[in-house]
Order: sequence, then C-alpha cells, then structure tokens
Amino acid sequence: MSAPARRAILILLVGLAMLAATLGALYLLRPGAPRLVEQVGPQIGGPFALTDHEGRRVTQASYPGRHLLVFFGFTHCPDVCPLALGEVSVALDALGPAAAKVQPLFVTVDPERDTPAALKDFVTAFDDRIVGLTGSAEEVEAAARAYRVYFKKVPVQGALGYTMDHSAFVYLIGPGGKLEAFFTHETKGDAMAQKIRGFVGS
Ligand SMILES: [Cu+2]
Repeated sequence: MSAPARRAILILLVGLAMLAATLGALYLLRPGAPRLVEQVGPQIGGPFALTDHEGRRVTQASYPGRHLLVFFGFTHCPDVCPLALGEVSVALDALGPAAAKVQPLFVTVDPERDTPAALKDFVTAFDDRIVGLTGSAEEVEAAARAYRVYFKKVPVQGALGYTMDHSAFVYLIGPGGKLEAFFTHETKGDAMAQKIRGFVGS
C-alpha cells in the first residue's frame, strides 16, 4: 500500500474513533439518561443514629413504611437550605394525603450551633411535617458519609464566625432503604411532588 493510502486509512480510522466517542458521549448525556449519582444509587443512604428536634433518639428505622425525603444543611444557611425546605414544603402540599407516606428529614451539618430547639424553630417555620435531626459531630459525619454528602466549615468575618459549605441534594429513600430519586435545591416543589408520587402512589 502506498504511503498516501495508508495515511488516508489512518485518518479515516481516527475520524471513526472520534465519531464513536462523540456518539457515546451524546448517549450518556441524552435527556433522561440516568445520572452518575443514580447509577451509584444503591450506595447512597444508609443507617444513621441521630437526635430529632424533640430530643428523641432516632435511626433510619424510626419511620417504618415511609419514604424518607432527606436533606442535609444548617439553620444559619443564607439561601440554599431555606430554598430547598421551601420547595419541600410546596411538594408536601402538592402531594396532599399522600404526603403522609413521606417523612421529610433535615439533617444538620452544623451540630455545634444546631441544637434540637434551634432545628425545631427553623424547620417548622417551613412545614410542621419536616423533622430536624442533629447529633454529635461523629454521628453527623457518619450520616453524611452514608449519603455521600460533602460539608466543610468555612470561617467568615463578623458575628457568625463561620459558615458551612455543603452539597445540596434532596434524596428520596424508599421504605427498604433504597435511593429512589434525588433532587437539587432548585427543583421546584411541584416537580418534586410529581416524581415522589411515582414512588408512593396517590
Ligand atoms: Cu444550606
């Protein structure tokens, strides 16, 4: 084979490889494709041992038969947590009676400031059905690890002293402990409710 012919074949092969890679990427990123976090779903969620906003010790087994709607955050959060809890509250209203099959949980990543009383004030301002959970630093860390939640203390100027960086997904966990769905803090409550209804029924 002549050198130009070999070069032409090489260029063709490289072109085909690039086309295959592009098609593959388009397939993985297509609308409605399961996202990475869904593919690793079974590993998200797990046992926890915490204290609820009434001071009772609770675990993942404290809400038998219910789907857990779990969000990690902190009461001094300026925007993301209030936004997320606001949408959770809208979702609960949209679910109507089916909301009884859902237990929304707000787990603090700032147990230093978020006492049960502080949590109660915060979550019930959004919805009486949301339960705030706190614990020792170790207990909170273990729960966050089970849900693959990232959080970090960040010093700030002023009276607050510090804020918390944290990932902000809302997880729907089935009664069997399996991840069913997840939402971002920007998911609208109505869309959240629609998705939840697919798992809990009406
Ligand atoms: Cu927050």
